[in-house]
Amino acid sequence: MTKQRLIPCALLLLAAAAVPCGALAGKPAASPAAQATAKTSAKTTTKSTAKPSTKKRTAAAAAATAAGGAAVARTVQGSTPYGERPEAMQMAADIAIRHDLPVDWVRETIAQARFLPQVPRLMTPAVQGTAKNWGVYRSRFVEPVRIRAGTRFWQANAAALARAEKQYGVPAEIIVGIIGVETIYGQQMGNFRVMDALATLSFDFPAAHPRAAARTEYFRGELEQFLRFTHRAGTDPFSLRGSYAGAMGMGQFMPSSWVKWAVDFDGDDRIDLFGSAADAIGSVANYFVAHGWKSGMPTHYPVIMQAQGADLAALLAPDILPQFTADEMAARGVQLPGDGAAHPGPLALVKLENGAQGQPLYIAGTENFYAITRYNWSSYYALSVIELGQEVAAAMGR
Ligand SMILES: [Ca+2]
Repeated sequence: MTKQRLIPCALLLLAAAAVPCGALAGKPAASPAAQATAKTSAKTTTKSTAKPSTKKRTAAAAAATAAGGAAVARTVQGSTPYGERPEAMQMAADIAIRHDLPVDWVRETIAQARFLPQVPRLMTPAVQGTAKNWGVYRSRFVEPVRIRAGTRFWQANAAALARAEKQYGVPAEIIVGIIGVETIYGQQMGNFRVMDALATLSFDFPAAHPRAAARTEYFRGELEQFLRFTHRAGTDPFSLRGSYAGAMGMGQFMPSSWVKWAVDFDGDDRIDLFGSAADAIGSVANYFVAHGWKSGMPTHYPVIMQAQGADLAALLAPDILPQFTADEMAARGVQLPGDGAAHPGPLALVKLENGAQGQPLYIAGTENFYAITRYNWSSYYALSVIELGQEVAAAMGR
């Protein structure tokens, strides 16, 4: 991730009016999310088989697109401007019609986007075989620099955090945890032009990725939302910067999430997730409510494995989806001491590996733990958010 700050003036034109209405999927992958997701599968390398002429490459691209999309990247990745890519220009026309946008503007904008050679590389799954390690993952996010920045952020935004807690029922420490893990409180919001990142991921997603077709479709949806909302807000799409996945602002919202869940929380009639901490705070809280956050419910409980062993196969089968009552977990050999035993809703047994040698950590995740994983689909991410928030709260004397 880049350490450069983006230019906040780029955002001044983003209007709150650019909001709601049904968009696309949530946000499976922003900053750390994108990495975590990408690392789950084996790495394969892409080898270009042939180097046909430009004309042939373009024809091949069109044919490959018709056949199913992702194969395009293999033959033409980065070598042909998007204005000369038939599938890109066809998509521009489709977007213009679907959202009543000027077709020339959409075409020109996509044509001006630049291929970012590092982006497909960043999306390529890492080598498999390295065991996941909660201790290592946690140490990246729950560390003194981030905790200190978190206390400053909390102090500077105490009123907005308290208001979000009251209005949405999402504890300040969860919001503080999210914004800290995502961007160290706005210090690392990404320095890629979002337009370039989304065009690259839409038209040159690495074909070797095991879910290339689905990811291509996802990023094309995000590109569509991005063009739509920047046009409506009168913002130059090339003025916005973000992660290599196209996530923006302090909470790293993807365009569809911005459209659906971002709110104006400082009352200036504009949504600015880059420059307004209050807008970022309200938007994160609103995102959680939309994804099932239950006010007052803990995120997780400690567990004790019964000495005679537990039916881990059954308990781990639903992964992080809460499906067992506390009694059902106990019947399968996993006890919840204290408050956990009386938890009224469904729970998930969550396993966090600690490398090949270490003992895994088990916890019982509630529906609120699951809600945090809707921000980024990883239990390691969710527990880091929770524990960073706890550490910041402790440093604040709360
Ligand atoms: Ca605002």
